[in-house]
Amino acid sequence: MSEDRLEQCVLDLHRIGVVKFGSFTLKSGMQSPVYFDLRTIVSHPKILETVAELLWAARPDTRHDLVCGVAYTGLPIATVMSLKQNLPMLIRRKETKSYGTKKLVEGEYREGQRCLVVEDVIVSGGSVYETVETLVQLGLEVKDAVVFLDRQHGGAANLTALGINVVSVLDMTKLMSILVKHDRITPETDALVREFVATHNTTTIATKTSDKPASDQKHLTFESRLAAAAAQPVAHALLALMASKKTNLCVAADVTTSRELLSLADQVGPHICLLKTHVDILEDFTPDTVDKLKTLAEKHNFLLFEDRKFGDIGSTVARQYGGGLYATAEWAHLVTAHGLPGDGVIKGLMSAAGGRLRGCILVAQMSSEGALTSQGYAEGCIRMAASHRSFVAGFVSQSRVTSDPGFILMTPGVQINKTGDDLGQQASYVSPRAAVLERGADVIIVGRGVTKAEDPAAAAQTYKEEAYAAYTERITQT
Ligand code: S5P
Repeated sequence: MSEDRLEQCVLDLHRIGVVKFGSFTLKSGMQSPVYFDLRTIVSHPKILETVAELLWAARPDTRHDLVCGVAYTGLPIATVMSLKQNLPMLIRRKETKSYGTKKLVEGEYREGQRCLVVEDVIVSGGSVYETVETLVQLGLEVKDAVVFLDRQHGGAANLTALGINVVSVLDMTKLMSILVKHDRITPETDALVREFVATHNTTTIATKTSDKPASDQKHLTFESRLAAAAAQPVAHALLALMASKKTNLCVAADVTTSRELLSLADQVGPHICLLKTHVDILEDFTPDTVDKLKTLAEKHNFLLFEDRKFGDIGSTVARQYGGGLYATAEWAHLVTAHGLPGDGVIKGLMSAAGGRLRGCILVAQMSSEGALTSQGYAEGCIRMAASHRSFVAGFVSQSRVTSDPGFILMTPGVQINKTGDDLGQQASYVSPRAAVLERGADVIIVGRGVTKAEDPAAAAQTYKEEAYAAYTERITQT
């Protein structure tokens, strides 16, 4: 590979805005002073062609029968390689289609064929690994990956440890040297990025086959997650409460009168960590109702969780949360919010929370049939939460959307012996055990399973015992 060609390519990439300086949150939640956004090259065919050629030149000198790009930026690059080298290509989807063939990998292949994986940037190497893992499961041999930029956060070492040989065209140090040499950045910026690279040189990737990292939320006790949740007072209090009261049950008190709500709270109170309300369902809401709820919450030691699902721009949300008939910020320790509007929704809630110890739970995935909460949407919610750790306590989800021990995962759509409703709650509810062990729930949310039971207190006790036993089983799994 000619050095001049690489330098020119870096300068072109800088010119079209691929290299950005500022403050960025990476997919992993890491805050970075530099961001390398290679997606833009699809608008610059000549630069795309050069990037693909540099990658091809860097690849190990072994025969490859196929090439597969890691979605998304790896795809156009792999396409260019495929065309130039007359090498067939595969496409690995980010998620399986729910219609048609449901294939995760598109394109023709035979068992034993060798595939080269192409990626634009590696941080931990997790995305490369996911692609390799899928291809290997199909019977392909995948030993080599080529990467345009290695950010030097330990991704190459992680992949090498998993038997994947990674070659990169460029690393962050080299990228900075070229930009300094051509006066594209100041020595101060260069020093800042070098310092960042030097202090962030290790990452881990979770794999299905290797041991889970010790910090994985799934295997940790609620008590041992307290430090990770230290930035969010309600998450911290909830983890401590769940551990001491031995309950991870949240009852969804979806009843229509204050009398029913208060009676239910008093009955199930001894068994729950959270009482989830929809106060706008009440026909007779008054501030007196919440005063009495607060008394019951103290009597039985549970927290109040208003499931308002805020989803508007920050300034509207601030007024809905802080004021109006329900004045939710006054009394609810936690509220739900949708990630849809962007992080303005969190900022709006934070501004209305004032100095009170409050938090929010982002709805990352919904339990209803046809929900539009795709994998990408859930990932967006996690990123948003990672930049607002002082206010986001966790997520409503249907799967283990994160393994971060500082966030609490709550799963609704839980019932024992029951299948769906006719209004779109998923075709079948899951059991408390499946919610905790298979879907990764820390907290199960149960509505009608308790509220429609003949004896709600007894039902709550059953749900509590089943969910807590599943949690105990989970933390002892290796
Ligand atoms: O995805 C979701 C998110 C929530 S918060 N699906 C849900 O069902 N919920 C809430 O959980 C819903 O608003 C209701 O209060 C509760 C489930 O009630 P159930 O009667 O179906 O158990």
